[in-house]
Amino acid sequence: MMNIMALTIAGFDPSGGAGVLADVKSFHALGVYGTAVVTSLTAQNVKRVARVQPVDTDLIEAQLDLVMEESEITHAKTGMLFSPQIVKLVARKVREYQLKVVVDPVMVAGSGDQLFQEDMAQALKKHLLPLAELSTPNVREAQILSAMEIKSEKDAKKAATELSKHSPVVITGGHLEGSDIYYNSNLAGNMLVVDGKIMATINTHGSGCTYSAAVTAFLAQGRKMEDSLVAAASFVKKSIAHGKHGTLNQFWKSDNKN
Ligand code: PXL
Repeated sequence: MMNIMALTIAGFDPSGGAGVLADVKSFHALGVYGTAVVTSLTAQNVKRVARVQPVDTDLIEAQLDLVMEESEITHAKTGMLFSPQIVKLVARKVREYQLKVVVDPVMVAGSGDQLFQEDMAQALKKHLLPLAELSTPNVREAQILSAMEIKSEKDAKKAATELSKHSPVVITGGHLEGSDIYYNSNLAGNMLVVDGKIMATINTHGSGCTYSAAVTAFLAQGRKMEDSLVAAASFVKKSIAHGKHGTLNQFWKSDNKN
């Protein structure tokens, strides 16, 4: 078994592009053993989400407890949490197990379908973001969390400054000009811009999940945050470039090294 492990706490997308499948594939491609706690089942493909069914909180808790009972997991990421109740439970468990957590504040699927209930965003800000090593909103999620309009990288920098009151944050660039904007009030100069470009492809379903999973895998391997952000951006870019049928391919090279 690979001796570094990571955990994802997220939704299930049976098409394999997003959610826990994307996360575990990314962990594995980067040499990290993946474990997964499912918070919601979805029926979806690249084009649409047909159904969403949250898992009972006591079953989510049991999944987590059983995984943690047998492992030395220190690093986790969260994805689709769907409801304020699930957010509160996950925050309680993150504290209980003292997990270092990357929070991907998933709200909207690539298809445009909504993946969260009213009040989830408030609960994230109140309960989970304060515990996070990093949050990884895309532009739409950053707009909802910050209540600010983001039309340019300049706007994204302002929103990142605002959101960094909760936790260090990277606003991912896939919906702007392509660069990721990282803001951490403890960092010298506060801001790091990881240069990127928009790619002319439709193979992007799951890119947010893959990115936050890759950051988590690199952190679990002991890399520094800024280094992890640069390496994760490169991993996602290559996964998109080798994607097909609307979705990424995290296994673009079987001996994936980053
Ligand atoms: O990409 C966001 C996302 C996260 N988690 C699940 C999803 C999606 C998008 O489709 O289905 C389970």
